[in-house]
Amino acid sequence: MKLSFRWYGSDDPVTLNHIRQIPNMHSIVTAVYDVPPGELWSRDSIAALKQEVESAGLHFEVIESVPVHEDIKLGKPSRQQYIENYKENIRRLGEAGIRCICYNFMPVFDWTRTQLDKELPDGSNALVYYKEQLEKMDPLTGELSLPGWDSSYTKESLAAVFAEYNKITEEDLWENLRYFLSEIIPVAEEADVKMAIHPDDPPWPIFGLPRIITCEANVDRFLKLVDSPYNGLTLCTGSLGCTKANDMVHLVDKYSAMGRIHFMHVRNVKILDDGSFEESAHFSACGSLDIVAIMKVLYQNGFDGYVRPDHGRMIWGETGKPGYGLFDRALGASYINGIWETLQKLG
Ligand SMILES: [Mn+2]
Repeated sequence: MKLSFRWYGSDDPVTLNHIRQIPNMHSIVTAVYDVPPGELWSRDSIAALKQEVESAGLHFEVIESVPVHEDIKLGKPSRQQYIENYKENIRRLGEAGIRCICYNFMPVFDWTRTQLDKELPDGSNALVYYKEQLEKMDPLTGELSLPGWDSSYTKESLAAVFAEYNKITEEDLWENLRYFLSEIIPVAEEADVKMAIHPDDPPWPIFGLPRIITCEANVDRFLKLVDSPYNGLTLCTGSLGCTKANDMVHLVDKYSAMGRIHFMHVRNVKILDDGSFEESAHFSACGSLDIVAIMKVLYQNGFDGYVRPDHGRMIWGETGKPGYGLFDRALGASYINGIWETLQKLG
């Protein structure tokens, strides 16, 4: 395993110097953030990012994310130019030493939570998804400010993109994903960059928009769309794992044994009785996932890809980007290190 940490660039209150002080830290997971989805990333921006990360003594090998333009997901005729740009970004990132690109194929909304600062019994704050809060949200009324979702959509443009998704079925979304992969995976193979799709978070339809990377049958289908090791997964335990329908130990075991997991997001979630969930500390007993069992199957399958602690709570008075503070993610990293070292030494 190569331990990594997400960093949002020079505006991130968590600095590279903070991150380098976490034991066993290998690489930084970041992106060029000032380019709209679908556009080219300049070689200069990529080189500057690489230089900044490497001068802090860390590796620059993972990008999260190169966003996929909505026209690609919608299968519009205009998609081809965005796909050509995507291919060129893969080539440029490969030349700069990037070996893994995380992306997702969720329509309109990325990860969805209903509250970002829920106070847990221990006084920490966490991101939560409460079904009753979600039912009161309507993205089309304009009242919605979806926590954590910073988008350039106006009310009108959001209504327009919803109308476009109304015209496509889940099968259309699958076909649009298949087409995208058939175009980019040969480029990824040539550039030696492993593509790693992030599952839908949460793994069910939101606001009537389809979601397809949600469960074992669909991940199986996804991997077969283009059956190449370069068409792989970011296995996010907290995303697929926020429903009991997904057995995370089984899924991590199965897909790591197949060599199709390139990037692990390790995070714990507490599933509530009504299907809502709260993000929790990484420690297994704090949530519904057995993190030791997950790390153990990775170890047994000889996993040598990237692992990062995913969202953390806000603890010790820290303020900052929800889910992406320093302290709880550093605790998560140390917990992962402890499990891994134990597995190595005790086999
Ligand atoms: Mn994740």
